[in-house]
Amino acid sequence: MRFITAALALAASSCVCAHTTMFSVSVDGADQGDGRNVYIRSPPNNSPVKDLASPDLVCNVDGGKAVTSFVKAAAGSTLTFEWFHDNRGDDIIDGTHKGPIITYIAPFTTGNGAQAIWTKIAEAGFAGGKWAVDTLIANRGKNDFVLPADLAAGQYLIRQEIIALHEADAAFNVNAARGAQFYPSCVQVEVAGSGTAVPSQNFNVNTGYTFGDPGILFNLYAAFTSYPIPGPAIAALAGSASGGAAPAPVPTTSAAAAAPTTTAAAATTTAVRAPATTMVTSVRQGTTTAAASTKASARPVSPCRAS
Ligand SMILES: [Cu+2]
Repeated sequence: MRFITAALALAASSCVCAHTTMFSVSVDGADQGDGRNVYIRSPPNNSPVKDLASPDLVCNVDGGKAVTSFVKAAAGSTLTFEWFHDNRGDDIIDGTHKGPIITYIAPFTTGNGAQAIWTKIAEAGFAGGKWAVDTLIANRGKNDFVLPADLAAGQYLIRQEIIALHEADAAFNVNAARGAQFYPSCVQVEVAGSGTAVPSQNFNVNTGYTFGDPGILFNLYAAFTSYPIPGPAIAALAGSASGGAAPAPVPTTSAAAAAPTTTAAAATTTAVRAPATTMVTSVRQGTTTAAASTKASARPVSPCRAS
């Protein structure tokens, strides 16, 4: 009896909740080493952010603390962002935390990124019966995306987020014990290349995401065949040669947001970039309707109620 009680107590206390945070980046397969507080603006712990109005939603807690290094990468290279739960190579994130992985880029700022500066460059949601998080776990925490080939040289912030939907059937602003869980992480990247394309979608995460967004208020436990990834469509960059002729209107839901304030506060020199022309949108990927519809299943007892 005594043993059982102790075991239960241990189990409860060791439930640090199956959150996640980022460990490192690889460039074309080359591991750049432990990036925590080096080139990743690491939060103090692996807990989620749920308040869409909080600046922590953008680059997580401490997202406004610039770190000393940059990942060096050529435009067009493949970046691999590696996540883990408590220790590198562990279970990565609890399997209940199903949801999308979305990646944005912005001109470098030493600030917390809570401005209309972001451009979506990659996303994965629900396709072929699998969530992006399922794939992340299968890939031992690694998520790949490609830097735009014609991205102008300079310093950038790249924000990747995992959105865990296991409590997203209720909105956080209605029930603070539930709501979608955001795990954002911002990486400082210095890009080399001769391209002239610049990120100019000017998405503001705080105002562009809303509590009623169908990709943020989403019932994982009802039957569904597709999932609408939050935020704007993936954007071709302004000045991008691959962007095509006719500029389309910016589809961000944050149209009302403030003008793109470039943070002048930065002590660090930001790279000179070509003047932005109108941005061109491209077709959204990753929302492919999967033939296999998930069976509605009973909602599990939340493994992870705390935030
Ligand atoms: Cu969690």
